[in-house]
Amino acid sequence: MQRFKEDFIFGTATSSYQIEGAVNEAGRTPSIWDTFSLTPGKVNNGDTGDVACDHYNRFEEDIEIIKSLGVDSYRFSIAWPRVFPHEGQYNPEGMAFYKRLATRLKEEGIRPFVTLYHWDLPQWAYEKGGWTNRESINWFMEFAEKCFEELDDVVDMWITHNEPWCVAMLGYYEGVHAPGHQNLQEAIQVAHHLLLSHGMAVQYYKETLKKDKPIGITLNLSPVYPASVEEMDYTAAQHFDGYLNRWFLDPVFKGSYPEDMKALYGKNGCDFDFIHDGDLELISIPCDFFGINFYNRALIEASADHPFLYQHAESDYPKTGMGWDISPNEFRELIYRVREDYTRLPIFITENGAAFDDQLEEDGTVKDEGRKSYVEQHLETIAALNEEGMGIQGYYLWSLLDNFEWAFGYDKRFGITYVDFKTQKRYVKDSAKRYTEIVRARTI
Ligand code: PNW
Repeated sequence: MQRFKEDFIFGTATSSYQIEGAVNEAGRTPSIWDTFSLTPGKVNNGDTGDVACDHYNRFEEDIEIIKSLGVDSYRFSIAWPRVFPHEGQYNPEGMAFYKRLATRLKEEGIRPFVTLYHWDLPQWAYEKGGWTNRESINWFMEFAEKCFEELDDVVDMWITHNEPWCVAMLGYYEGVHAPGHQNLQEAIQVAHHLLLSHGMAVQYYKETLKKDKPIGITLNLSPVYPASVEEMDYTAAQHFDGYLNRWFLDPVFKGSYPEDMKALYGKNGCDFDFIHDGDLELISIPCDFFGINFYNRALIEASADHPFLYQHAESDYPKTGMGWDISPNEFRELIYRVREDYTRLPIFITENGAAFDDQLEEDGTVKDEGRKSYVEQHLETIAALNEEGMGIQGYYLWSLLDNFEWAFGYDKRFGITYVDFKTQKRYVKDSAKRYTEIVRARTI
């Protein structure tokens, strides 16, 4: 039996486009995810976020679910195109939704943890070059400033960006996320502008506004392992680690991009003219915490077919419904590495969870044993890590609700609450009941 300290924060998380729906309500204009999901062939079954969990209209009911879970905090994101539907045009009605949501949460004693950018770039910004355009930093700042001004009173913690790797690399290099480009030069430029806008928002919040809520960034990290002792597999693993982890960790915590990756990207035709004097100082501005989203480890082997000479290797680990390795031990190693190589800031696990093929039973239960045990294993690991002084201050289970799982549409269910997308009825899964037990007892 292990104990979580009284001040450990238990939470659950979502993001705007994945749950809200109501894409045309109260002046919202399209985001790149509306455009992308409406483009044939991009999302499974042609699913879109048009309705999603209809959270925009049902948030009161969803707050009841959050309350029933007994969690301390709820992490959600703000849809930029609700707040700035057109360039330079602020929409108070769009902001009002988040004010209501955060205020209601606070009234219930649930701490709002707000992500500014969880991927729903306004289409108008995309049409002006999106994140490839350095101007995007100014557009983002206008949005961030309004959010700080209007919401800081009812928000407990701020995250600037969620998973810039996904935005940059899945969106602009691999092409599987919006806007679906496949251009490495664009991708590293996008990553740079995302990180720069993070630094600027933190500087503005702390130095100009002199506000004092904790503010930070969330990266998705996977510890990377070579599939064999062969030199080629080691090199491949090194590349994948550089691509996924170090390209983001190094600038944020060391103020530099990794040289080996610059060489690799250079060999693949990239230049770095987009990096201006002073950028890396801003990117590495001190934050108050570090957010980590953890799902799985990566097992990597050499491949001559990929520009970075890597591919994912077959592994015999147990898997989630995404085919991702269940790897709590590697999670433990990841945290040690972050501590040794990067930062001593308080760590928040801002996402962790799993998709499984859930069955809704006739009696309204969902016996999601796989998810229950996934969550237990990772919470046990966190409790043990904290025994060892690793300073993890909170855990946000992804996700409160089954939702729009990006390119996978509604096929992949990550929720601890089952959503019947025909009726919008919610059913609390067994994993949620188990989570509530852990949260209430603060022991596992
Ligand atoms: C994260 N990958 O996305 C996001 O923050 C969530 O919005 C999402 O629902 C959740 O994880 C589950 O996928 C990721 O391909 C998407 O490595 C893809 C990857 C990683 C994270």
